[in-house]
Amino acid sequence: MKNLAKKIGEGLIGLSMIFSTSAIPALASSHSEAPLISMDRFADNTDTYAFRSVEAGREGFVTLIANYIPLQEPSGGPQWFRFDDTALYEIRIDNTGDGLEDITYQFQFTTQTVNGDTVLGQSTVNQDGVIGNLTDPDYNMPQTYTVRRVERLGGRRGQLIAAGLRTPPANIGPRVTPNYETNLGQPAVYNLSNGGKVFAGTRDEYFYIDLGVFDALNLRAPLATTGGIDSTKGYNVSTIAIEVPIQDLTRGRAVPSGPTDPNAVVGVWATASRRTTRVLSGGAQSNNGDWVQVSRLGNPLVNEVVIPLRLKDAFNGLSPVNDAVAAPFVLDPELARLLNAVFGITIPPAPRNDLVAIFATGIPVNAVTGPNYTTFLSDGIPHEYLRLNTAIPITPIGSINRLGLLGGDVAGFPNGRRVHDDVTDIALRAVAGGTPFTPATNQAPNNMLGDGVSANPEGPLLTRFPYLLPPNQGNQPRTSNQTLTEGKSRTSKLPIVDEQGDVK
Ligand SMILES: [Ca+2]
Ligand SMILES: [Ca+2]
Ligand SMILES: [Ca+2]
Repeated sequence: MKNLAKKIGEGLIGLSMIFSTSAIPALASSHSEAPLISMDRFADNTDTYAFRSVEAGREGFVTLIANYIPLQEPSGGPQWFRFDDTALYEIRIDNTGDGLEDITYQFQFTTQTVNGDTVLGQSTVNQDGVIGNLTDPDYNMPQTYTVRRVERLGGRRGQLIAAGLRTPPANIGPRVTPNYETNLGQPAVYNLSNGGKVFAGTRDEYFYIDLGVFDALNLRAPLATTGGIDSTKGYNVSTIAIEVPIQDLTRGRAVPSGPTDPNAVVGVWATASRRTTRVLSGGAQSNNGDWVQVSRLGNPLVNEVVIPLRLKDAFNGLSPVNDAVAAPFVLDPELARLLNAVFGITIPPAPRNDLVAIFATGIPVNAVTGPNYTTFLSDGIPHEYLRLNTAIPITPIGSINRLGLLGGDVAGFPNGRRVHDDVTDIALRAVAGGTPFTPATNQAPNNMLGDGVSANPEGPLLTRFPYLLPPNQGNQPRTSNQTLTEGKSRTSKLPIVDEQGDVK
């Protein structure tokens, strides 16, 4: 598939100008969006976030978060979910606007086994059976990791900035992992020598969305802030989070003087790569050869709702430098036509320059957002990734608006992406033309669309790095078994499923 994309890319080399009048809409996230990666979940990017740190006193830092391994059932033992020792996880930063990464943070994992004679896995009774800290011998399969910083002009191996760091075990239950966050979660946040922090481990899936949207946009509450069902409720995800000083990311390695400083904006995306060759033998495997990118994520849901099925795998292998290959497929975004068909609303006509700006070229200085919002040093070719203006002041946690820019909060999406941002609602409205950039359609219902889920049911984010909540505990009723109890206490609108499995 990579060759196919390459071929298409070569054939379309002159199409970048056409692409500048096309559209890359996005809806939400990226959980198993393409055929190949849906069968390779341990390398599957689910969400990427980039924002100035909102923890008190950390305004001088940027937090980068890459989530992987979707929809983890918390009770999935005795192995649970670890990062894949055979994969290379990366967060990439372009600070020159050419679609090529200038700085890459690389994460590689190694799993040890304390006691191979137990029938259990990640935990067992080597001592008292309680995992009380990260080096407790009852943590039977601890995973350590290295962090490298690679600069494009600084040598292929880059600089080792941390090694031997431990990931916490799964949140197994009150007997094995009591006081999880105090004993295991927070101690797995490590300080880096540049003043930043790093964490890798399982967290609550904060990304809330009613995935019923894939039932032909069958939204339960398309114009309300409640009434949807969070499909990721109770599930976990594997998080890599790193916090670095602003000047570690910008071109020229300086804190930008203000939002219009030409070096203020950085492009951010995350990837996973595998070795080209896997050799299986009875009960063993070896992985060799060059790294090849198998997963990619910048803006949420681009591959999910923009890229045609036959090219979804290829897109996961592409670098943003080659994004012109997507040109012919996004001139008239299918999702916008679907919104028109399903809701009968008027949508802006193609070509959608508004969406190009939001997702592929950056938003220029304009009356709505003020100075140099996410415009970037640019080579004139669209590159799809998050664009973070590192000089836009943070919005304090208590004042954050989940709708980001659309809610009047210019520090949020599409300026980078905070974990707080309700990108499903934002993107639905953007694709429907319900934004100030398309005044003719910036009206109800276009600018009211959403999935009816406006908050994470597990609770608000932490006010400190890594922001995402501790993982849901394994020794709890399965998510699907909670519905009846909750239905009584929440709302009469909760669906009742008949004997055919259909919602009445
Ligand atoms: Ca670059
Ligand atoms: Ca959640
Ligand atoms: Ca929502």
